[in-house]
Amino acid sequence: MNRFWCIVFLLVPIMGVATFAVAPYYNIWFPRDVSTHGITIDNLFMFILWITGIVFIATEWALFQFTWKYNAAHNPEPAKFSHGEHTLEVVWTIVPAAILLFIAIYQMDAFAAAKMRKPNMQPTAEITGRQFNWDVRYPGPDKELHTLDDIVRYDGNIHMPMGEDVLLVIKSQDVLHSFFLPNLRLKQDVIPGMEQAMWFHAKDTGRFDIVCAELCGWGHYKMKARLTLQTRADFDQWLAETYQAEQAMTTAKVGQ
Ligand SMILES: [Cu+2]
Repeated sequence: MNRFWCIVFLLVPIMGVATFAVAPYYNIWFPRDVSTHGITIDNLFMFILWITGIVFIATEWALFQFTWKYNAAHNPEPAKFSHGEHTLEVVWTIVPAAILLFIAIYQMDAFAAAKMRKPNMQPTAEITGRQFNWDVRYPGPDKELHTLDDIVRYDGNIHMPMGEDVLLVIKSQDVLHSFFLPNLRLKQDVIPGMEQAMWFHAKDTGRFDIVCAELCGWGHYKMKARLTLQTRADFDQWLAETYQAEQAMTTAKVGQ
C-alpha cells in the first residue's frame, strides 16, 4: 500500500480523538446537567468512552503499523498465510467478554436507581405522547389524577417543580414514542397500551428541551416541547393560575 494512504489511515484516530478532546470547549458536548442523578449517567458514559477510546487508539495504531511496515513496495516477497495463533484468539475473545461483563455489573446500581427504585408518591403529572405532541395532565386542587378538576395542557409547555422528587406517569395514545429530557439525562420509550413511570430530582430552575427520540411518523421532527423547572412555590402558583384560567374558559363556554 502506498505510504500516502497509511498516513490517511492514521489521520482517522487522530482526528477522531481530537474531535472528542475539543468538543467541550466548542460547547458541542453534553447539555447542562440539572438532575441529581445525571452525574452517575455522565460518569458511566465517560468510563465507557475511555475504555472504547483506548481500544480504538490501540487498534488504529496497529492498523497503521501493519500498512506502513508491510506495504507492497518495500516487501517484494508474497505474503504467506498461516492458520493463526490460537492463544491470541482466546485472549482477544476473553478480554472483551470480561470487559463487557464488568460494565454490565458495574452499571447495575445506576440502572436500578433510574428505572427500578420508583419513589413512593402520587404522580406529579401524566404525560401522553401522540402524533405529534406531548400532552400533560396535572392533578387539580384535589391532588388526584383522572378526576374532574384535572388540568390538561396541549401546548407543549410542561412545568415541573425542582428540589424534590418528581414522578411522571407516561403513556402513548398511538404509536411508539420516546420521551427524552437531555438535561435530566432521562429517556424512556413510550409504548402503546403500557403505562410506565419516570422519575427525577431536578437541582436547578430554567427552561429545557423535551424531544421525541423515536421516529414516530412524518411529524416526528416537530414533536418537541419545553420543560420549565420552577421552585415549588412558583410551580404551585403557575398551576393555580392555569387552573383558574381553564375554569374561567369552561364557564364562558357553558354560558354561551
Ligand atoms: Cu416521535
